[in-house]
Amino acid sequence: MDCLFCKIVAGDIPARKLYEDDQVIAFEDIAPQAPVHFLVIPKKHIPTLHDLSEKDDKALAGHILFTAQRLAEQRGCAEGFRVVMNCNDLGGQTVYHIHMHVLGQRQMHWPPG
Ligand code: IU
Repeated sequence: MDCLFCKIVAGDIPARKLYEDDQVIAFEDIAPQAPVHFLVIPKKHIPTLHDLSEKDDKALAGHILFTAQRLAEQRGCAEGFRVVMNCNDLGGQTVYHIHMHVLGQRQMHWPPG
């Protein structure tokens, strides 16, 4: 499969991993937009948020969120941080394997660009 994040899951492309279990991997974003910027991804290939199944993926979605929460706290972001999931081109998605961005250690602004 020609998916960059599946290649990171398989270990074919190196990544600075922060956490891994049987369902998810978290790794440093290659182009950080904040002093803390990592991604939490499912090992299962799910291209976009539209493809996340309420029936099959509910526990996985929760696990992604709670992994982000725990790692954000471990990275010193308890005071505040941002999570982002971009969906499709209009939403700013560039890698079509769902991922939760976690950004922290700087002041965030609204609206996002
Ligand atoms: P987006 O939400 O699909 O736009 O985010 C993709 C992110 O994946 C983006 O922040 C990239 O810097 C990041 N990334 C990465 O960490 N490692 C890679 O090999 C590639 C993209 I390609």
